[in-house]
Amino acid sequence: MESNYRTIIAAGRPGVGKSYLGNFILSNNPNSQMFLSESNPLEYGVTKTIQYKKEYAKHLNCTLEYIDIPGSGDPTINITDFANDLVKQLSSKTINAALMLVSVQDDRASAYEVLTISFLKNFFKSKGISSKECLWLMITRCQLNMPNQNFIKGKLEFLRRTGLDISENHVILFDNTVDSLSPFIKEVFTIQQDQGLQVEKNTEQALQNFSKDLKTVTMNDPCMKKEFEQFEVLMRLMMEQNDKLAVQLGKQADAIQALANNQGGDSCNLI
Ligand SMILES: Nc1nc2c(ncn2[C@@H]2O[C@H](COP(=O)(O)OP(=O)(O)OP(=O)(O)O)[C@@H](O)[C@H]2O)c(=O)[nH]1
Ligand SMILES: [Mg+2]
Repeated sequence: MESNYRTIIAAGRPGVGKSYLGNFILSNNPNSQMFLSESNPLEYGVTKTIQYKKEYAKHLNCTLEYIDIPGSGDPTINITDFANDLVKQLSSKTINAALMLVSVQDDRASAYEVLTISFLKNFFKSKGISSKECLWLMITRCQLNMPNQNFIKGKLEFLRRTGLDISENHVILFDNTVDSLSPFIKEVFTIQQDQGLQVEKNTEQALQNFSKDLKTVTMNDPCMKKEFEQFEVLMRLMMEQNDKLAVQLGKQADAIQALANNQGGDSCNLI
């Protein structure tokens, strides 16, 4: 197996296309099922465990390792177990590119996005280079319609405000073609193999910071007002599965519900 390869991780809400993208990147066939991918899953999310595979991707003329993870906000995932699993499975790896996936149809800022941002921000730390050099925004399903500049600007602005600084030239408009990925892959290879992101080994700390971020965003971001209800339901579901998170969040869900009842808020549309 080729030793000159780069490692990519994908994060995002359930169903955004993480596994589908992995299949496309490694095999040029989004339906190859190297990573299990489903359009109408019976369960909430399809990928339930961390999976990674390394392949020579002929269509991209390089060897790549792709890490596929469960969707952020899948309430059936126990976050403490997941955090421990991240360390167990990935702590020896250097991740050269971390993708935050959103679909071109996700024109509203959502609770899922906040969870993905907080995850990428707190469960990884940079090694050798700045995080900004490894972070990418990937917009999926662009073959349906290309996002306009306002959509892209709005997303980047929301990500920045919520704690993830992604540069304008790190936006990939994935439209199911090799051409839409090639410039990104080329740039990933300009990063040294041993530079990028590493899993934060202190899971306790990562979890604490993760829940602290959720509190801050839901309390302070005016754009999240409309999302309070959605957040409240999600958090309750997650807290049922996660004793530790429940303790750390305290009475957060109640506070959010109270806020949602009191504040109408402006529309949260990004565009
Ligand atoms: N045409 C097209 N369909 C996509 C794309 N991304 C995802 N899909 C569709 O969406 C379905 C769900 O995608 P998955 O890759 O399973 O989503 P996921 O992010 O891995 O979801 P979880 O594992 O549940 O977190 C796929 O089966 C495809 O039908 C895309 O870029 N283009
Ligand atoms: Mg998946």
